[in-house]
Amino acid sequence: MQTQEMSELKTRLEIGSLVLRASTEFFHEQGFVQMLPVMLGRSTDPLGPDPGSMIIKTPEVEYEGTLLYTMNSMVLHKQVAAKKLGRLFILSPNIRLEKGERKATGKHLFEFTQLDFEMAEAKKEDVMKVVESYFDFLTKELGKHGELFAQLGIEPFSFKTPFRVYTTHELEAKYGKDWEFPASKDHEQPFWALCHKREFYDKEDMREPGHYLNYDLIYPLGFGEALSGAEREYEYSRITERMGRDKLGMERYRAYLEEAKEGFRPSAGAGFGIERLVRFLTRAQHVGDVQMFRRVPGEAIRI
Ligand code: ASN
Repeated sequence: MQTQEMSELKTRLEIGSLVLRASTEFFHEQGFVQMLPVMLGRSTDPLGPDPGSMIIKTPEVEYEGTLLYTMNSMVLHKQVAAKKLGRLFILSPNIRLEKGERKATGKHLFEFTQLDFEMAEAKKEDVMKVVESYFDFLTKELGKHGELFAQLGIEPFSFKTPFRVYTTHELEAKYGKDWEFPASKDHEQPFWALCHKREFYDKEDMREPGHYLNYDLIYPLGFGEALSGAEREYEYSRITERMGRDKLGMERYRAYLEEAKEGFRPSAGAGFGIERLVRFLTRAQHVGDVQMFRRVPGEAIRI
C-alpha cells in the first residue's frame, strides 16, 4: 500500500472511531439499552424476496446437532429483545455473502457492522425523528474535528434536517425502476423513501394493502442507501400470512414463530451500516476503503 493511501485509511478509521463514539453516546442519551450482538441463531433475516438482494447463501453451522445460521441481520432477534427491553440498539456484525459482481456497486461488503435499533410501541414517524436527531448530533460532533477531514481535503458534512420525504412510487415515476443511484446523485442532502415491498417483517399498511410502513434513508451525491427500517408485523397470524406469501419455509423460522405466538410488542426500528456512513462522511470511492480489513465481494482476502 502506498504511503498516501495508508495515511488516508488511518484518517478514515479515525473518523470511523469518532462515529462509533458519537453513535453509542447518542443512543444511550435517547434511553436505548445497548445489547451485545448474537452471531449465530436458529433463525435469521431471509433478506428477501428482494430484487436488491443477491447473496449466494446464508452460511449454516451444525453445532451439537442443531442447525444454526450466521446473522444476515439481527432484525428477528431485535423484535424478541424489544419485548423485555423496549428500546435497544446493537452494533451488529452481519455476514452477507454477496456475489463478486457486487464489488462494482461501491457500497456492498460481505462482512460489515450495522447499528441496529428497535423501539417498542413506536411508529415510523418516531423512528424517523430519532434518525434525524442522530444526524443533527453527528453534524455537531464531527464539526469539532475539521482538522481530520481537512487531511482528506474535505469538510465535515453538515446534515440539514428534516430530510425530504418521498414514496418509492414517486421516485420510480421520476427516475425509473432503478431510482436509487440517479435520485441519490440528484440530491445534496439525504432523503427518505417510504413504502417499499420488502421482507415479511415490514408491516403492511392495512388501510392500503400492498403498501408498507417502511422507510429507507438515501445518502445524496450518488452514495445511495444509508438505512432501512419499518414498523413490524407483530401478530402471529399476520406474520405467518406474510411468510406464506413470500414462500418461506416455516421450519427455518420455528424458533422465531414460537416467540411470535407468545406475543410480540408492536415495534418499529431501523439499521444503518457503519461502513457506509463512514464512506459517505469521508467521500471514499468504495465502502471497503474504510475497513481496516477489507471484505469486498469478489476481492481476495489478505488476512
Ligand atoms: N436492520 C434492518 C431493519 O431494522 C433489517 C436489515 O438489516 N435487513 O429493518
